[in-house]
Amino acid sequence: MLTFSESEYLNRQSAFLDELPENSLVLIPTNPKSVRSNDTHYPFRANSYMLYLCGWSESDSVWMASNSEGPWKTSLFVLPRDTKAEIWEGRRAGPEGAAENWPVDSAYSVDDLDKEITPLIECSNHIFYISGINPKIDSLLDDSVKEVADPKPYLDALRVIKSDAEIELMRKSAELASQAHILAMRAGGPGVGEWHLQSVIESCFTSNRAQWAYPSIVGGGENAAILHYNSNHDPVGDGDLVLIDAGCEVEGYASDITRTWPVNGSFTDAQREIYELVLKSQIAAIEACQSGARWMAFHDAASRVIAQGLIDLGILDCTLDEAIGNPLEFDGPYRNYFMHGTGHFLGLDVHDVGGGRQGDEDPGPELRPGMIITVEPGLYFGSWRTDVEIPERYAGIGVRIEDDVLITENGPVVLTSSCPKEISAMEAIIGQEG
Ligand SMILES: [Mn+2]
Repeated sequence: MLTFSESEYLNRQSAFLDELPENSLVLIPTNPKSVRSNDTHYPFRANSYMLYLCGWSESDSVWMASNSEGPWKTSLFVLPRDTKAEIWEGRRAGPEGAAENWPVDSAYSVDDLDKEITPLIECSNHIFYISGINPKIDSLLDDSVKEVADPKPYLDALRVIKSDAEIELMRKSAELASQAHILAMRAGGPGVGEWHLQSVIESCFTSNRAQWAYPSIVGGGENAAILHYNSNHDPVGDGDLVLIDAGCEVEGYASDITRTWPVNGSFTDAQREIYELVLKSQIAAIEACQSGARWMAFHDAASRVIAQGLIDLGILDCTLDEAIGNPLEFDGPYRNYFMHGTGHFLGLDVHDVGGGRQGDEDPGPELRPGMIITVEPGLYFGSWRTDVEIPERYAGIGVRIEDDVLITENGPVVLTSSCPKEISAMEAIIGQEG
């Protein structure tokens, strides 16, 4: 079943193909299944470029477009019908089903891949291909003398601006994840298992026909200061904060929310000081998400609030400029406690395409209407750390607050706004199950 209307996909395909020269061949493979253990596979999730172009979600397939013989013609190469395999692995649409119900001109069995594409490789002047996914095409192109170009920059430029239909779906994804976080807050209490909160969140996803977009992070106490903690196997002690970074995927589209709250329902003074600072910086960063702003503007806004706050709390003993460091690199000592980027693009991939990743040389794109990003500053004071001095008052605290934000002509729209983040709103519902 297609997620969007056929015309939505055809519009995406022509927007992409219109950018390419005459006599081109485009090959977009989706990934094969991958083994989890022995003969058991991970649940399959199709490559996002394949989903974007035609919504095809079976494994081992290839989307192809060629204009070597006139106007663009599109095809899908898919696993053929095979009753015996389908008894074990599930139904396949096969080439017949793909040609009839998916937005392509024709469809073939993947068994015919060699035969169909070899002559096209030979007669095309330009080949656009995402390598490293399909070994058969990799070796065909290795054997040819043709130069191969990467189609991803063309596709990424399209994917980074969401259509109205995509925005609608991402609103649903953000809303479902918001409700899941509220249920987790309600299930809080001293000694609650990280695993239990994980199950509350993920049960909400599953019961709404969604799934997690990335392994849920549920870190209580010191575990909140481990950025990608996801073993989720410790109980959360009375008086500890729990940091939950969990989002779902709805029809392929991700949400990504983080909330941090005390399992016993009330913040200590020290926790409150850090939480209020992160919240203030997050609100300032969201406010900086204006159409036309440079990519770094919201990181700049979050960083300045955090750095000034660390000075005011006596954690840093320097000027604001010294705390920030090089104004282009943001490499000052505030980074000891806020060591990640302030956000990333969100879409079919949880860390979506479009650039702007921390560590990229490219300064990143300007913010434009239709982009969806996360805004997620944090502060981390793991007491076990030996790389930096951890102030005693704040030792063991980790706080991150993350929302999903749509850029519009009229300013930022927070898609995850139904999930509370103000202290009083969270304290009112923590542990209030039912
Ligand atoms: Mn994120």
